[in-house]
Amino acid sequence: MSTSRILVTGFEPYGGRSLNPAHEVMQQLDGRKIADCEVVGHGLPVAIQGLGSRIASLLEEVRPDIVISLGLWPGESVIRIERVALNVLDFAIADNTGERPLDQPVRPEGATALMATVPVRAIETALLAAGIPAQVSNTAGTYLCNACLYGFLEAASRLERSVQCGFLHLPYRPQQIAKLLAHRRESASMELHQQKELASMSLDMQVEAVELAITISLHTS
Ligand code: PCA
Repeated sequence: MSTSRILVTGFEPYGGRSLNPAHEVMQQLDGRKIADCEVVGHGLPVAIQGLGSRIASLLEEVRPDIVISLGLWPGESVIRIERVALNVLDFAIADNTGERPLDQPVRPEGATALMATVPVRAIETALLAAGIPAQVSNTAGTYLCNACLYGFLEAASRLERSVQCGFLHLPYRPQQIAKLLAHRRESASMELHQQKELASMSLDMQVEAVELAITISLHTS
């Protein structure tokens, strides 16, 4: 256990946003030691093209025992601990390169769904005990984050060594909501009660949540 390597990936900003908490949390954890294990952080572009090969080369180069991937789930108020990845690409918005697959598989011959191999319920229990709002989630969507979890699980299942893979969806940071509210007021484009995306969580709490998820995963590796 003391020699385990942990890969944390975080998606870059997308959808016209200037920051993605997933990328910031990844950067904060890069190089840290958790229970004597080294954390290696990597950013991922929000692009479906090349995602599979990036995943393959990260598994090859970093040789992690645990992979925790991070993404933003706009409007969410809790840490979503994703249980399942679907073999579906169905993008509501284009990715950062303009690609927008609809009704397509992540892997044409792949299983319909793959289950996260980190202990999702134990992670939820630990986060709640630490006072961090969190919930096991049964959908990671059908955009890049779902494809990322599916890709890691599928690639890891073909390795001889065991690699636990999981995905945490994170809320906005409070400063993003403040900016959004300022913009709403300025542009007078929408009544406040129509705005559903106001939930947020501090970056410190998000970092603590991911650290705890790693600690719990180490206990079961
Ligand atoms: N969230 C998106 C993709 C990148 C991110 O941070 C998603 O939920 O798929």
